Amino acid sequence: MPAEPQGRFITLEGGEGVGKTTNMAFITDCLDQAGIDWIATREPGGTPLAERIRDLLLSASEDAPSELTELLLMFAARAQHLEQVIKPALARGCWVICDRFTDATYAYQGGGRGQNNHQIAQLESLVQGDLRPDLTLLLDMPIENSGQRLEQRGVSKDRFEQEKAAFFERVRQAYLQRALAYPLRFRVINACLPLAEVQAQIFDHLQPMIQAWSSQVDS
Ligand code: T5A
Repeated sequence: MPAEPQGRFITLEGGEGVGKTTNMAFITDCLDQAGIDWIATREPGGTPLAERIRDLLLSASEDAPSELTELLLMFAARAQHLEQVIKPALARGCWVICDRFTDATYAYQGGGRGQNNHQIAQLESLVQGDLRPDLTLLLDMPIENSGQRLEQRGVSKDRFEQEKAAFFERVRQAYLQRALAYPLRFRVINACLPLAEVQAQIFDHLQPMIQAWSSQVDS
């Protein structure tokens, strides 16, 4: 019997409140219908230790991490997540759907905070080696619209959500630049559209990957 192929790694990216969590459930439904084994996870987080690091990063306390500490904590959480969850799942042929990954570091710590992209790339190589997502769905919307969605949700804001509009504009532009730099991996989706239309676009991007996988498994 042929060995199961390596799973696929899909990441969802975008600014605050653009619909990543909402669309994660849609993607996993599509995979269920195709009979594909999957796990859904998130960053920062995804393991007990990485979730504790997430709490440190997102909580708005007076003892906030410095910009370098924030960058290193993102990659510390990622290292744990990769070793304990992502790599083992991919190795057993499971698809991994992750709410944010390293593109978020380039967008938030690079674009938002102004950390050096070359240093981020060095940490990326150290922590991930050659591992990169197979597909990145970037949910893009103007920051005024995402700000409105967050306000409507009415929950208290975490440390990142308390940043100013200029920060989120830099984050958005950094994401769009990455999508331009990696066109084979990125798909940019207009997240302002009604949910059904957003999900129709996601389906169109997902379907070729599902079909390629299914024919590989069947052969
Ligand atoms: N971070 C993370 C870094 O700085 N560096 C890193 O390397 C990483 C990995 C994590 C924070 O960490 C930072 C970035 C973040 O600030 P998070 O919880 O992952 O935080 O990020 P958030 O964006 O804050 O997550 P949210 O859950 O707030 O937003 P989502 O998941 O994008 O949005 P969602 O699905 O909850 O939707 C928001 C609302 O919009 C509605 C939903 O029903 C919901 O009410 N909605 C729509 N309404 C109308 N039309 C549509 N098309 C809609 N889609 C969703």
